[in-house]
Amino acid sequence: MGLNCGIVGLPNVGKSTIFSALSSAPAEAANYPFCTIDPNIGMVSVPDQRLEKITELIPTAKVIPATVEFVDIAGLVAGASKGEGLGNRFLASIREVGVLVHVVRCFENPDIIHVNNKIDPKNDIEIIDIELALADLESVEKRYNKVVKSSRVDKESAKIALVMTPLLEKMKEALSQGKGVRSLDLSEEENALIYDMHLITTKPTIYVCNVDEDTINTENEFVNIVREIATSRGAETVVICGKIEAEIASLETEEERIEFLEAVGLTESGLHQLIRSGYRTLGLRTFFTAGSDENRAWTINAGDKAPQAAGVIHTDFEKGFIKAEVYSCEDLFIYKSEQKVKEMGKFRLEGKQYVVQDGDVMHFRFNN
Ligand SMILES: Nc1nc2c(ncn2[C@@H]2O[C@H](COP(=O)(O)OP(=O)(O)OP(=O)(O)O)[C@@H](O)[C@H]2O)c(=O)[nH]1
Ligand SMILES: [Mg+2]
Repeated sequence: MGLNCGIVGLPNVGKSTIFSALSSAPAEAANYPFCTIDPNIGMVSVPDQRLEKITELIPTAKVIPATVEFVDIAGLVAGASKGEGLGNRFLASIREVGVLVHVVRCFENPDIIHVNNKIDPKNDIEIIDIELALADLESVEKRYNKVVKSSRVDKESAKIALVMTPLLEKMKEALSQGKGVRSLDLSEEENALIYDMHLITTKPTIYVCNVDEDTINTENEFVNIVREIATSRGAETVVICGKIEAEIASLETEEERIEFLEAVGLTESGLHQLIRSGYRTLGLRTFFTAGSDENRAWTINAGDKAPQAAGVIHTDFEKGFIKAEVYSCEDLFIYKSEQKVKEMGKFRLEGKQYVVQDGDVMHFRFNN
């Protein structure tokens, strides 16, 4: 569990540059389309000052931040679903991610090739939308044919087909017009029925505008266009300069990074913004465990209850869950020690129905 992001976009828009900077995992980035062939996978630690503050108050042997996974794949072009460019076969690598990061080129630079020779974010986004929709259409058609065929086998299959065929027909219609499955606003039950297909257009998207170093702080009409499209879809936009991110990533200390950000007129790195946007988009929450062995941040979904949170650590913890000792990290920051938190009556014993809150510090009691 945690945040997994699949990076999509046209070729040569800066996907790998951003990927390398974010994940500090080297990926080949070069000024020619289709530089990336095989997918790159990178893990990033989630920056969280609360974990550092907890560690100042509760000394420990190991500090383990939450992690985010990024998958960088080959760029898509118009016709990718029919094998144009490198085709769309690499989409399989992002079928399991939670969120799509759609990188859109938002800077002019005649030296860096744009596959359509023109910077046009609206058109660029449409091309990717259509190719993702066509990839899903293939999966939906396959499933449709299977459902129809098996409906004649027995009563049970006929019953399934009765529910599935109209749903799949509705999806086929939207996808063949280049519209994603998300645009259909399917019900929870419908989404559950198609979950195992891992359709790409069911995933929420964050739009990343790749701007160049000269325009990061100026009004940028391309960014405005992307923002407008994103907002109309209820999606967030993050503005990143691949090159600046790369420089930030190469700095050793937090002080150096803060100094550098200030020098270029930014308050937060693109990576940080993107991760926060991902957490918001997916409704993720963080809880902590703390003790002399390790202090660690864990990722859960909003609304998860104590046993589910325990299950993120270990499935046995969920099965044998008895109680959780809980307090908010904010109380620790006020009272400076667990002992004092207890004395102030802020230390609680919670049961199976407790909805874990962002920033909770938890100890679990469980049966083996
Ligand atoms: N100046 C400048 N150049 C950038 C920036 N971001 C990317 N580039 C350049 O754009 C070119 C393409 O970048 P890549 O990261 O390889 O692009 P990609 O989207 O991964 O491309 P494919 O793998 O071919 O799909 C490289 O020459 C980068 O150096 C940026 O923020 N500023
Ligand atoms: Mg690349």
